[in-house]
Amino acid sequence: MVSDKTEILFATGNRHKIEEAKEIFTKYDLSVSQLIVDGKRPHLSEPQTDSIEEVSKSKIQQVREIISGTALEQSVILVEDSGLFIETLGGFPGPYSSYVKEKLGLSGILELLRNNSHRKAKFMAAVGIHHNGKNTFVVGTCEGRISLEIKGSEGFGYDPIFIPNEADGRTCGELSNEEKSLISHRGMALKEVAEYLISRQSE
Ligand code: ITT
Repeated sequence: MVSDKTEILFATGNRHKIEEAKEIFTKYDLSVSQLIVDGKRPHLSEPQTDSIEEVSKSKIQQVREIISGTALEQSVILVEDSGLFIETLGGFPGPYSSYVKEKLGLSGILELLRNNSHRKAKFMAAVGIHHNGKNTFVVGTCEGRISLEIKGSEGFGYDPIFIPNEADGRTCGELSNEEKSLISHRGMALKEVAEYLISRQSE
């Protein structure tokens, strides 16, 4: 049973992801918070794969094992894996976005695309939910392009170099949280997940 009193536990270490989920789920009267087990956030390993869906599936599996036999065993669990896919680089960094951001930084990505007018890119998020003994996965996409310079201080990660097609030419780093969640890859996937949960409210 999912009701406005059910707490959805989001297994992530990224506070921006939790804020975005709160922004969306509040509109559906659903409540979300970070998954904490024994006072700390469980560490989830990410398998080396080209598929963010595979990473999400692995995260759900790991969380299920971690909470098995604890008071959290019956909880509704949310996981997410996301990345930036740059077309001219064959989808790089994709599932390795976190590592590449850490090693190259935003300026390193701009350098890889220097003098390249083909700047098409997309953000993708694979969101997984475990509810009533069943796993469901939804992928959200946000199409756009890589900017010529770093702009904006909102958001996180690659936001200051990503210009979504659905905005007005500003980078995601220049959009408010609310503006971004209306068009973002994660926003799209989370909305679908929220509607899925609401449709099963009586189960
Ligand atoms: P988890 O604990 O949930 O794994 P994380 O930050 O490590 O949090 P991911 O493994 O899913 O997240 O890596 C996603 C990376 O892709 C993240 O570090 C960002 O650099 C980038 N990214 C994903 N969504 C983004 C968004 O909405 N805006 C900017 N960058 C994003």
